Amino acid sequence: MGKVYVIGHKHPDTDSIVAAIAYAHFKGVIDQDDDYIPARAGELNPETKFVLDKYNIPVPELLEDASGKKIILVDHNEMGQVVKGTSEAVILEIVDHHRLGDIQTSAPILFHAEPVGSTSTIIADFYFYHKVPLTKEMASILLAAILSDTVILKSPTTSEKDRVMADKLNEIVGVDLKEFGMEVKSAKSSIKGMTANEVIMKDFKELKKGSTTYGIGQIEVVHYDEAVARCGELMKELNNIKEAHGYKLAILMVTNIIEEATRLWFAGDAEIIKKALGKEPVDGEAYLPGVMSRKSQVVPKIQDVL
Ligand SMILES: [Mn+2]
Repeated sequence: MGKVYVIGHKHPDTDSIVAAIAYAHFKGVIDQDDDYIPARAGELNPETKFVLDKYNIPVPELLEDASGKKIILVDHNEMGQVVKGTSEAVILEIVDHHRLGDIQTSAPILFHAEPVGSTSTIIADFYFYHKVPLTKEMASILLAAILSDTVILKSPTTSEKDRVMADKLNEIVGVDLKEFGMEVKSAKSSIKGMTANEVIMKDFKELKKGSTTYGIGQIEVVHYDEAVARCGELMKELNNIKEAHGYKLAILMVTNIIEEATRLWFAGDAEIIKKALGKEPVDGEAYLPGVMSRKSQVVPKIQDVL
């Protein structure tokens, strides 16, 4: 009886962790000769913690070094994302929903990739197809992972199969999908206990045009209340960041994933914001309905104006 670790990518998200747990269990049922152990390649984020806690599912063990071990990769297939030691490990299988990466193996392997919104979608399908029983807890975490990775079935990566699997899982779970999705997403989006600087820097990109630099942070929320309550403090910190780094602009995008809109707060030249985004800012804020993506909907427009 050999040990096989099922592991997701570094900086694990909910899909990566749940896929490891659910696939390890599935493999254990299908193949009783080996011992399939769910593992993780890093610390859990607050969303994943919330999901596992809620259903009393044990946190997968931390695998710090995979060298010499038998492993199955879920939710990734690029060397940049693997746990340390993977190049000295024996990769038995890969189950993923990302582009084809750069992993090489010395022996043939089972590689299952589909262009769907989450790895958990693929694994849920395995359970149904092979008629492996799903407990309510397992169905719940799979559903949570699908809703998390697809931003409640709204991200552009969402496929028909994600919807079908979410509905099938929900026959077992029995929740309002949108409400459950918001509950899951809000666990991660909470800014409680974070300093203004931590909120802005949580997901911050520094950008450049010629010699001009600027920075944009983004947080995803399911309602604006928490951020709005701290608006003054966040604006002040944007100004500090702008001064400290010599930025032309320091921006925080507060993106509401339910409303599909962004309240963009900034320190710097309001004219640039106005020209770029076609909105007259009021008190350091531009309200942008339909804007969710920093990369495709905000950065190119600012680059053009600078
Ligand atoms: Mn994923």
